[in-house]
Amino acid sequence: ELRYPARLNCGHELLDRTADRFGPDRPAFRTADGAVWSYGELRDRVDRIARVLTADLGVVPGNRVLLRGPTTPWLAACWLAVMKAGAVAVTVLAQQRPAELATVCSLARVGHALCDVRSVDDLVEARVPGLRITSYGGDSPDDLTTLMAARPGAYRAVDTAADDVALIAFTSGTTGRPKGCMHVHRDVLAVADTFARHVLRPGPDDVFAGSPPLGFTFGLGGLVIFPLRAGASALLLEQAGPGQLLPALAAHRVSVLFTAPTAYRLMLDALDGHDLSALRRCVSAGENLPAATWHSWYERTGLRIINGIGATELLHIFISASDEAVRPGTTGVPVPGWRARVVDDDGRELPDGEPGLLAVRGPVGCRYLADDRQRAYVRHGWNITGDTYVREADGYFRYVARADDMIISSGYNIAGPEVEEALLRHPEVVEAAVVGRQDELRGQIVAAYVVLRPGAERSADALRGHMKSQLAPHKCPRDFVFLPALPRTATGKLQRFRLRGTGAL
Ligand code: 3SK
Repeated sequence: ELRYPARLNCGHELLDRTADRFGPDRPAFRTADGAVWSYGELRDRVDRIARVLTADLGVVPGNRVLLRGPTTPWLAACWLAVMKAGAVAVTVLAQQRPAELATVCSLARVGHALCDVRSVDDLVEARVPGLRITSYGGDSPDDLTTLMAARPGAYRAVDTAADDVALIAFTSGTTGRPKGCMHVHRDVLAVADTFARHVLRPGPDDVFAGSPPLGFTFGLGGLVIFPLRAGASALLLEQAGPGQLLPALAAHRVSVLFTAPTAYRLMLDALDGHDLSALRRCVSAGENLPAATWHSWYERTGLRIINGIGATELLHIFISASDEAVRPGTTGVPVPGWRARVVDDDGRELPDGEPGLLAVRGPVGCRYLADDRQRAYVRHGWNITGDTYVREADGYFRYVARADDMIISSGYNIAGPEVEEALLRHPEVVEAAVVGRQDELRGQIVAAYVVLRPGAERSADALRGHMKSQLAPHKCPRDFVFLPALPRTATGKLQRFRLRGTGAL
C-alpha cells in the first residue's frame, strides 16, 4: 500500500526533491531544436513563475489557473509552478475552441490563465467574465516571461495537504458534455509510484517522449510526472504526429515512448532508416491496442508494446503488463496497488470468461466536479469505467468494447473492436471503426468505416472477401464506408456517435 505524509506538495516532490537527489545539472526537459533545461534551470524558472503568480497576479492556494499552449517546457514549468503555489491547474487542449474554453472556465470557476502567446486569441475570444489572462513566451511588459525576470527564484512550495486538489482534468468522453475530474496532490505521486514504477521501471538516464498533449492526463503523466519522479528527462514536442515522432526518437535517443495505437500503425509504414536502438519501452493507451498492431510492431522493431487502460477519472493507467508478462490481445493485469474485477449491472462479480463491466479501485478515485454522473461512475466503492471486459482464467483482462459499443444484430452480441481488429489484418486498411446501424429486419447491422492506405483501391467486395475468411458470418460488416480519416476527439479517441449518424461527420 502507498503511504504518503499528510502534508504533501506534488510540485515540491517532483521538482525540488528530484533536483536535490539527482543534482541540478541533470537534464529535465529537451526540445526538438536541441534546447535542454536542466533540473536547476527548470527549478529557477518554476520558482519565478510561482512568485509572479502569487505576488503579481494575486493567486492564492485553491485558486484555479487555466493552462493552455503547445507541449513545451514552458507549459510544463507553469504546471509545476501552479502546483508549488498550492493553486489548482486546469489544463486544456490547444485544439479546444472558444466556446469549449468558456464552458470549462465556467464549470471550474477559473480566475486566471497562463497561456502560450501563440494560443491567446481563442481564450480572449471565449470572453470569460473576470478571467485574467497572462501570456507566456512573448515580450510585452505584462508577459509572464518579462514579469519573471524581475522576480527572484528560490520559492518555497506552499504546505498543501496530500488531499488538497491539485488539478482538474476535463474529459468530454467520446460524446460531448465535459466533466471535470479533480485530483489531489497524493494522486499525482500515486500514478508515478504504481504504473510508472512497477511497469516502466524508469531510471535517471531514460528519455521520455510521446504524442499525447499535457492537457490530456496520458501526456501529463508520461511527459512530466513520470520522468520527473524518476530524475529522468522528457523530450517535449510541439508537433508530435507520426511524421515528427520517428525522427525525434532517433535524434534524441528516446527510450520510453507514449502514444496511441493509431500512431504505432502509421509509424510502421515509415520505420525504415530510423535508428530506434535507444527505445526500450513503448506504451500504448487512449484506446484499445489491436493484437495485429502489437505483432507488426514487434516483428519490425523487436519491441513489445506495453498496452494499458487508463482514464482521466483515475488520472492514468491502472491495468497493464510489461516485458515477458505482456500478452498480446489483452490489456494485462491490475497494476500493483490497483484491483480490478468484471461485474454485472448490479455490481456482482462475474465468473472468468464472461463479459461484463470493468470495475476498478486503487489509490486514485473518480471525483467529478459537481456532476451527477459521479453516481454512475462510482458504485459500491468501485469505479465503473464504461468498458466491457472479460477476465480470462489466468487473470488477464481482455478488452471487449466500450459498454455502449456492443452491437446487437439478429440476436447476436457483436463487439465492434473484434470486427475492427479483423479489418486491420487486411494489408490495405490503416484504420477501421465498426458501429451498429439500425435495421428493421435485424435490429442492427454491422457497418464498417474504413481508412485505406493512400492509393489503395476502394473495393467493398475485396474487404467482404477478407472478412469472410476472418470471422463468423454474423460478425461480418454488411456495409462498408470509405473515409479519408475517422472522426476523433482532440485526445485521439474515436467518436463512434458520429459514425452512428448522431453527429455530423
Ligand atoms: O483515456 C485514456 O485512455 C487514458 C489513458 C492513459 C492515461 C490516461 C488516460 C486518460
